Amino acid sequence: MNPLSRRTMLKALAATPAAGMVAGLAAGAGTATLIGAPRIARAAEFDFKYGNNLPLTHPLNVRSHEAAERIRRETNGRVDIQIFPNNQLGGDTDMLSQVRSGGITFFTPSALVIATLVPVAAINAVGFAFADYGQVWSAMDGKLGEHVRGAISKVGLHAFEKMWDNGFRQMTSGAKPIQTAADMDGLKIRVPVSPLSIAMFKSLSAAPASLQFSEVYSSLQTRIVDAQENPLPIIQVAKLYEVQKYCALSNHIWDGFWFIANGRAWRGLPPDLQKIVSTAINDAGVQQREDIKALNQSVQADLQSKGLAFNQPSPDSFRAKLRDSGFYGEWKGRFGDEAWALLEGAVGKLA
Ligand code: X2X
Repeated sequence: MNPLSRRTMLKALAATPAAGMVAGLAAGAGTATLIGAPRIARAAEFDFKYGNNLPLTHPLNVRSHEAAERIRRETNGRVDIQIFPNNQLGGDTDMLSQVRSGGITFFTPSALVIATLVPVAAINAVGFAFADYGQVWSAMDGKLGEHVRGAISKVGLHAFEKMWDNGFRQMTSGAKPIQTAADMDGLKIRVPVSPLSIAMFKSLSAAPASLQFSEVYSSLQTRIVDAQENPLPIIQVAKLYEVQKYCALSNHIWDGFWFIANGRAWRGLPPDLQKIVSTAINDAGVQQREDIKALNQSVQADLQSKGLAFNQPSPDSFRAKLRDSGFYGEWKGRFGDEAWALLEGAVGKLA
């Protein structure tokens, strides 16, 4: 029996007078079928799947693996989270629909990606909004993050309090370096499946193409696109330096991952277990931020040694182009005055 149907059955049994007895039998049957299983002696009471889009070596996977171990230990095996990294369960769009339906319990979409469902979630990705991590974490751990989590809960998903770091996004290209906004003209650049990314790169006169992360390497390799944009740790773990020559340290977007859970599965977890899971996931998120911070110190040198040529464009021409094209005005309207005021409260007036 798969974990989901077993859980559903246990829940149904719990409503009947003989629940305890029959549930005991059901658990016993689980033990018998799993004898000899390598990791755990019996099926956990709550078997959860967590899917993500990043390679195993990314700090997001390292820390979520530790969180899953801690949760197993502190719940005495009652909660078991199995991790499916690297798009094993499909790309971002697939995982987003699976976490909504309950096919998977956890997913870590980037703010850009969950914004296809919860538009205000893209607010942290407004071009050139955040100057540094001080501004980022005080906004996302404060009122702006709270506002976004409220919107996420309205679509039936639970978002854990601590956002995980993706990083400041940088642009890489194959044919020529990107020095000013003029170099964006007609550039075929891959962006995540996200309306804000498309709008922003169109405002810069580029020719953006929305592709799931699972398709980035091959689309660069086969030159369907010439460029892409991602934080340096992603460029490193996904080996994008093998298919790109130049990297412009543009810092054009700060991006993070929301650790989200299917609402029904989350509410089905008793409060004591919810607390253990929340604490472990939020703690792991805070550690993951530190990992990215440490990586940011060393990753550029590593990528340089692998052949990527870096330059540091001034943000001025990019900002001016976004402003003149009406990008900020339009997105202020789309996010609404309340969210925009929270963003400006954290970063100062935008355009
Ligand atoms: O798809 C991307 O570019 C990535 C990995 O940064 C996100 O998840 C948005």
